[in-house]
Amino acid sequence: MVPAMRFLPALLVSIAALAAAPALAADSTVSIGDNFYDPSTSGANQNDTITWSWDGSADHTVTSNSHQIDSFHSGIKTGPGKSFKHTFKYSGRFRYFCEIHPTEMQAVVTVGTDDHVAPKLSGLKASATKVKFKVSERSVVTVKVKGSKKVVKTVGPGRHSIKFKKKLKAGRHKLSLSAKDGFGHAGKKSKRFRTH
Ligand SMILES: [Cu+2]
Repeated sequence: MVPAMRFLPALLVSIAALAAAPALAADSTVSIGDNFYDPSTSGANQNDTITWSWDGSADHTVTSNSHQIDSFHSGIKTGPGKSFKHTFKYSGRFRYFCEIHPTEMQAVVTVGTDDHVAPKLSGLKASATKVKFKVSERSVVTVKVKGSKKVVKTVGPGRHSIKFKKKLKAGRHKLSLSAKDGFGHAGKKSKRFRTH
């Protein structure tokens, strides 16, 4: 066998592996200057990683807004030369800001494409202390019931149980649930029930 031929099978295997790989990751970088993110809007595919690099000399953070289906927090870093990475596992629009310069420094990452489908809530069951339900996709769920403070929680698809902040008194109650996905589409359900 010609020596070069011996490597051919291995070469073919690696070409096949490349061809079978899913769409190449579009990992990208955001530069952090004083006081701005560049770019301030980024696009990514699901499972892409964004790296932020502290290129200025002041203190900055990368802090995701609250009540989104994903969260990321760099903590305070001082450049130049520092970096922070986050891999975006969920599709949606994710806003973030700098805790030191919250009005000047705001940006957004859009992951995947919007399917315009709201999460579906089903199987609501309530007691004096908690509500059980099923949700069709990863969502930020808000639970409101009179007589207790609202509860906001991020959950994955499937069945969940969320506790009220305090036990409800005996009587009639009205509960409302809303589930918001990564693109802000909301599914809502409400239920009247009685506790003894
Ligand atoms: Cu800053």
